[in-house]
Amino acid sequence: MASTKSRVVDVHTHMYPPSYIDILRSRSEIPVVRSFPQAPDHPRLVLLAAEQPALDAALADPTAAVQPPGRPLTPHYADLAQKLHFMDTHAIDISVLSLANPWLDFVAPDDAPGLARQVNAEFDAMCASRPGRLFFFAALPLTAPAPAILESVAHVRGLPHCRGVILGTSGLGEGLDDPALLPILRRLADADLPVFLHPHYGLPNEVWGPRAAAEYGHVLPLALGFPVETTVAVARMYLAGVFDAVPALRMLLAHSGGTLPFLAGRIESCIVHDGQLLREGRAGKGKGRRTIWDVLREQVYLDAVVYSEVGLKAAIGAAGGAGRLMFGTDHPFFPPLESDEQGEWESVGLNARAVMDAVGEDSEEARGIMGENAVRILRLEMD
Ligand code: 5CU
Repeated sequence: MASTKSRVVDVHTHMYPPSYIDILRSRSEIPVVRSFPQAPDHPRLVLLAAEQPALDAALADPTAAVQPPGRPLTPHYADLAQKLHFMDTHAIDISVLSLANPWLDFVAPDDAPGLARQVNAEFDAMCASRPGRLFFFAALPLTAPAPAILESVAHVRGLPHCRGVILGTSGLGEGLDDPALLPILRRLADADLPVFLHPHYGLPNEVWGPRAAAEYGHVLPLALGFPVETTVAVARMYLAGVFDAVPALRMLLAHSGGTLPFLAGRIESCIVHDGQLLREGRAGKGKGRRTIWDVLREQVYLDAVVYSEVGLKAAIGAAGGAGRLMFGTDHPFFPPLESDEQGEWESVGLNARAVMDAVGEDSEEARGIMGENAVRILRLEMD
């Protein structure tokens, strides 16, 4: 952890409030919480489409000696005291909480506005109970009609601890390049609420091949599916002109922008060499066209959840400097499997180490990435 007196801020840290867990318990399809005889210690949280084969196998024969699907639903997911313990263990001064995936994406349109109001109020109350230590990114009822979503934006804008919203990549159902989403993105930008963009859907299971479900655990969907999903979502927004249409929009991209820092050059080159885009006047040099690099440096922040110096250096380069990077942990995901969960988490140490290795242990940049950037960008001083 940072050997500095500056504040350490975790901008990528999730929770499921107890009322949300109750909804997952009442469900029979993913996302679902269920107990399995093969794993008596904790109920299991089954979230990802890639976990469907394991869920099917466990349900087909509850006595079979199969690996149960999902991950153990430990108190880390829903218990505020546990979140504070985790923060204290890792010398994290401030956490910007967010509902974990898949947010309210699966909720029926009629139920979504009420549930959003309840969940966001619960987050604000949690934050109020620990003054100065907790803020949150709100969840929006994206399955509801647009007026209800706009009403939700107005609601969260008024919550004292809300500092933005967390969005998945599906938008209103057709992705973030959907013109129907523009009024909502404009309202968020006008309300000075950055969008924390987080993946959930990954890539189709077929991509992982026939052996993945039984042999490769969650590695492929999490290590590759998530970052590629984020990359595609932002590339689509860029190609659709969303960043130009909403110049005040600010986005914080999870996992250091997926693979964008590495692929932005290729995306830009493919644009410049695309005949259709050139004919339509969308690829030419000059003429005021902002490149994807411009957008990354003007409208995008990246978290520092990339687990390696190499990735983090690329992220800093793509974002145009360390001042646009913000530390995160992804708690409660990626707990240590071979040591006590109440102690230090290796996943956190990897991300903190990457910062120190990339920019130098006692540097101004390290203090910025570890916390001071988030304090500045997300206005984390309480009045
Ligand atoms: O382990 C996982 O499935 C996840 C997840 O679902 N969401 C996340 O943010 N990190 C890991």
